Amino acid sequence: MTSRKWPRRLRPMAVRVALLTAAVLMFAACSDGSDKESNPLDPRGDVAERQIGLLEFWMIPAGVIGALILGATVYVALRFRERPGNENPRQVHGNTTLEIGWTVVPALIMAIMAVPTVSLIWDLDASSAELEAKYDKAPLEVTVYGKQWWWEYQYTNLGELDSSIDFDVNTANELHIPADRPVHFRLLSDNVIHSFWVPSLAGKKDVVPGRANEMWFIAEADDIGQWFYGQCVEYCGLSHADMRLKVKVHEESDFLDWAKGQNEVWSAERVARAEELGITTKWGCVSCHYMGGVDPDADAGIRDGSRANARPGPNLTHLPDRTTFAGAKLDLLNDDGSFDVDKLTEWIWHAGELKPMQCDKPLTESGERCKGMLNFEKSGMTEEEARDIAEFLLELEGAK
Ligand code: HEC
Ligand SMILES: [Cu+2]
Repeated sequence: MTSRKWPRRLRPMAVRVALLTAAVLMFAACSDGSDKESNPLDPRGDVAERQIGLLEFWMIPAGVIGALILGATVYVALRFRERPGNENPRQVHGNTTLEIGWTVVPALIMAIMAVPTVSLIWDLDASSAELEAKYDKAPLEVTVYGKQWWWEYQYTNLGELDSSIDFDVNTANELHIPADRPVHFRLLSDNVIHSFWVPSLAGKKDVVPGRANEMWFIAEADDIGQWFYGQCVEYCGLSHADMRLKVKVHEESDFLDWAKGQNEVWSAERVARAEELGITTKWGCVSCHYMGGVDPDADAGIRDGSRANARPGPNLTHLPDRTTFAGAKLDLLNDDGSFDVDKLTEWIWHAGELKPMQCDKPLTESGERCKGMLNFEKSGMTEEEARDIAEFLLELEGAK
């Protein structure tokens, strides 16, 4: 072999490198550069900061080790490459010293790395009592239910923040939290495995059927008024990519006002209008959605936390208090802050066209196991009727 052949042999590699570079640039360009806060490299609050601290700490030794291995590989490839007149280099079999070395040294490195890593895992795995001792105040307790494909939240100890509150609050997709108070989560699923992740505030944790995982995070006073974005990060079916979430950080008194607002139910007059619009009986929306005021038993079940998981769809009582819907995929608000009635109308009419739905079927074909939004257009609903329902659902504006 002569050295003249090298360029031709390198040509496929050059093509590969070029393609890879193009792909990397293309993916980098996909980042929309918006102000949506969901950056694990820009941590907020104790949990995220300590997690990123560990990552940064190990980046340096990992970088050095990586450079050494890469350097050694290149050195060996050049030093022992095929040369003219030396087509069959000296063959070596086994070297006990080297083999023991490259077993023991990495094992030692891993053992050393385990010390701060495992201790941080244990440290962050704090119970509610430990959090209370650490921060000198009770954590806010939230049970998170992973649904297909949205998030349900049940606030279970608001009374510890404000003794005048003796009820639970139940909401969907948009999590409201007070700043400067740890929030302790119980993560539950009655369907498939999901994973709860708000990159700015903490690492992800799986939401597994038949098991209550726990995690916590805390937001800082600096972030009051800030929205953080999150996403389900365990493939959970058809609309997994559209199972998003948002977290809003409040001053504690504003948070409590919000919570109290969520406890209000519809008036008898409003319930009567819901019936006229077909929400209760004709279209059976209440069989999948809790709407406060319609059914006293369901109201009691939300307030005392016993039936939080009873409906397959989100609580619609206070829909206008949200900024998004459908797993935080669709904006409920136009740019000027008014409600996007058209979007909600379209959703109610045929949700499956806006977000892939397990149950994009008419009412008549919905079986017992059908849990997604149905196709009400195919069920005979007119666009006018869908619009009336959308306007009705957006009427009651409470505390934001
Ligand atoms: C068979 C169960 C079922 C029925 C019946 C049903 N829905 Fe839904 N609905 C769902 C599910 C599940 C979701 C969540 C879908 C998602 O985000 O992936 C949903 C989402 C919604 C949302 C968005 C809420 C949010 O905050 O994300 C609205 C609004 C809504 N439904 C209105 C209605 C109306 C109005 C009716 C009656 C005309 C109705 N639904 C009937 C199951 C149902
Ligand atoms: Cu999911």
